[in-house]
Amino acid sequence: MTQATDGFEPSKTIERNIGLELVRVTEAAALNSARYMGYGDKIAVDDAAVQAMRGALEGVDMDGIVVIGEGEKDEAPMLYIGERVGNGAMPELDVAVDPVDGTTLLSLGLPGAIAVVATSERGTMYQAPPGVYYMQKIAVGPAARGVIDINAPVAENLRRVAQARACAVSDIVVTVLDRERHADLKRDIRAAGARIKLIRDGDVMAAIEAAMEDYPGVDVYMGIGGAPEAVLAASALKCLGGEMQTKVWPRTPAERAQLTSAGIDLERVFMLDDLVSGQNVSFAATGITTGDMLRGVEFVGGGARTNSVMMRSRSGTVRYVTAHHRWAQKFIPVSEG
Ligand code: VTB
Repeated sequence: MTQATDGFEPSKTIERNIGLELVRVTEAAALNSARYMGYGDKIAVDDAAVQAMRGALEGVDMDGIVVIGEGEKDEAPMLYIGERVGNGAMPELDVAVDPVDGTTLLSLGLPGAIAVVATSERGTMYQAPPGVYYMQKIAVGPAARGVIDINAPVAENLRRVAQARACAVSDIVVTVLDRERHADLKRDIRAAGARIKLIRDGDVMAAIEAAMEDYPGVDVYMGIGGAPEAVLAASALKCLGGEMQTKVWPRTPAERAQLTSAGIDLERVFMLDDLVSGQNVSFAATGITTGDMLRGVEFVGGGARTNSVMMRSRSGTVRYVTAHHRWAQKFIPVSEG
């Protein structure tokens, strides 16, 4: 018996959701790297995550090219920019990875480290030109879409976000990376009357938390963070219906001169679609150390539990996946390069 539901066509074949496979990829990275939590070794956590993520990606039905990865080929043995990943089957995709966002957090056993992967149609993810490491960012959820302007003063943005959310500026919480470069930003946020959540690392999740309506803890993410993390966060925000704007941010006057002479427009505002223009974007993240939104890997007798979030832009579906892994029946495919 078929049941008629508004807008639902029972005869249509259900579309593949690659995000379900991407969750297995981020789970593998999380499970393998969580073993090294608290050893103070950033290289070890990253290597463990990269090897497992690379191994798990091999089984995904796609012809993927790493667009956001571990670096250039000569400096990264695996998941380097330009590497082909997946088993070569259709579709052709751009792949953005951050095997551990928050290697310092994980190496110290601090909250908030995650494993992240996003995919989008081939050629639709922004690839920062050489020398571009940082971006100034502002991110909000669907309720405040269309009201932010990265070039407007901080107080003006907060006033508009508050208005869009029908609340007072003093109700707003802004997440900011705890860095000296944010001294003025923190001052401006406080002067406007909003409140601040400082984080040590991990601004992909910071942008997601700001954009998630079922995560009411924070409303805005602002500040300067990594350029690769901007593309990963943008992938998630496309699925969530949020908004993000970024600009290339040179660290020093020398870097500014260098970027300008390389023809990079430092005034260009990157909207969400400039960072990820695809129409079928998928995103998955697994908690490694317990953060505000995702619990980390918990090793239990004979196995482990993981918590992940996955989303897809076409349907807007957001899934939380709690997985129970049993070592007796499972292995983590690890790529040796
Ligand atoms: C952020 C954050 C990362 O780097 O993008 C940040 O998401 C960039 O700033 O987790 P810093 O270079 O000052 O750290 C991390 O904190 C680490 O990669």
